[in-house]
Amino acid sequence: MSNVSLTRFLLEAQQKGQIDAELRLCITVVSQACRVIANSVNKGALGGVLGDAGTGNIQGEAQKKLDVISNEILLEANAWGGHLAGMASEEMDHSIPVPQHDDDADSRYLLLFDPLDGSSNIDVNISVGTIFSVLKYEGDGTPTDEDYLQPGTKQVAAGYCTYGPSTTLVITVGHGTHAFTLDREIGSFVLTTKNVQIPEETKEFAVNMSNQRFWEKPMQDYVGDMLLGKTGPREKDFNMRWVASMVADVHRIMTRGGIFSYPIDEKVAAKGGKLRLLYEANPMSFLIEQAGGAASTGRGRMLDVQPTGLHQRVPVFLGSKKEVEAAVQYHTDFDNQSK
Ligand code: P6P
Repeated sequence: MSNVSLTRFLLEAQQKGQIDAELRLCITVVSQACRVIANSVNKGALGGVLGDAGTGNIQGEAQKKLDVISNEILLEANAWGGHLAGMASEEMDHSIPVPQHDDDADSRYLLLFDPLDGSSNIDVNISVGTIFSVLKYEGDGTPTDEDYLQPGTKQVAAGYCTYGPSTTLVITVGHGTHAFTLDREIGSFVLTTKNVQIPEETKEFAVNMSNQRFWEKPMQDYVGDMLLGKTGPREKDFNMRWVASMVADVHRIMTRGGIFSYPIDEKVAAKGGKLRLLYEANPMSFLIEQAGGAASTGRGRMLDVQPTGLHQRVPVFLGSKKEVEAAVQYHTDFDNQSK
C-alpha cells in the first residue's frame, strides 16, 4: 500500500462527499495540534512539562501542566479557521464560542475534546492521549452549552491520538475507522490501518479491579464468572489489562479486541459514573461501532444517550461486540429479576 497521508485520505473523503471542506479543515487542524502535543509529551522531564499545574478543573481533578498546555494548543489551533462555531473541553467549565468572520463558510462545527486523557500517567511515562468529537452546529449566532447536548449518533467525526511508543491517530467520519501513524521524519500522519475491524469475541477484559467491592451485583457477577475461567459458565480463561489511560486501553482493543469497562460503583454513582459522555464515551463509542464493535452504558446503546450536561458522566462498556452483549445481558437479567 503506497503511503497515503492523512491529507490525501481526507481530500478523498471530501471528493466522495463524506465530509465537506470545513470538516476536513477541522480534522486536519486537530491532527496538527496533536503533533504539537506529541512533541511536548515526548520531551518528558527534559521539557519542564511534567508534574502538577497547581490548578484544578471542573471535574475536581488536579491539573497536570500538560493538561493545561494541551488544552491551550487545541484552543489556539482551532480559533482562526472559521470552521468552528465553538469548542468545549474537559478542562473548561463551559464551552467557548469561536468568533465568526464575514467570509466564514455556512457549515460550522462544534469541537469537543479531552486534551490529554490519562494525564495521571504522564509522570510515569505511560501512554496518554487526546480524544475529540465533532458535532454540527445547527443554530445561528453564538452557540451555548446547550448546543453541545446532542446524542452521540449526531457526531460527524471523532478520533483519538495516542502518545506512546508511536504517535497514532485513529479517526472516523462515519465511514469506517482508520488508523494513521506519525512519520516523524516527514512530519505527517500516514495511513497504517484502513477499516479497523475489532474481533467479535475476546478473552481480554480491562477494568479497575480495585473497585470490585463497590460494583453493582450484575457487574460483580459478570467479572466473577470471567475469573472462574474454563471451570465457570464462560468456559474459557480470560486475561486482564488495565492501563488507567482510556486511549491506551481502547487502542489495544482496536488492535486485538477486548472489552473496556468503567461501570457504576458506589464511589461515583452520585455523579453518574467516572468517564465523561460528550468527550470520552461518545467519541470512543463512535470509533468502536465504526470498527464493528459495540458500546453500551450497560443498559442501552451509548450513542443513543440524550446528554443533560456538558460534563455528564456515564458507565461505559465498549469493545468486542459479543463480549459487550454478554456484559449487557448480566445487567438485563439482573434488572428483570429485580422487577
Ligand atoms: P482509575 C483517566 O483519568 C481516565 O479518565 C481514563 O483515561 C481511565 O480509563 C480512567 O480515568 C482510569 O480511572 O480509577 O483507574 O484511575
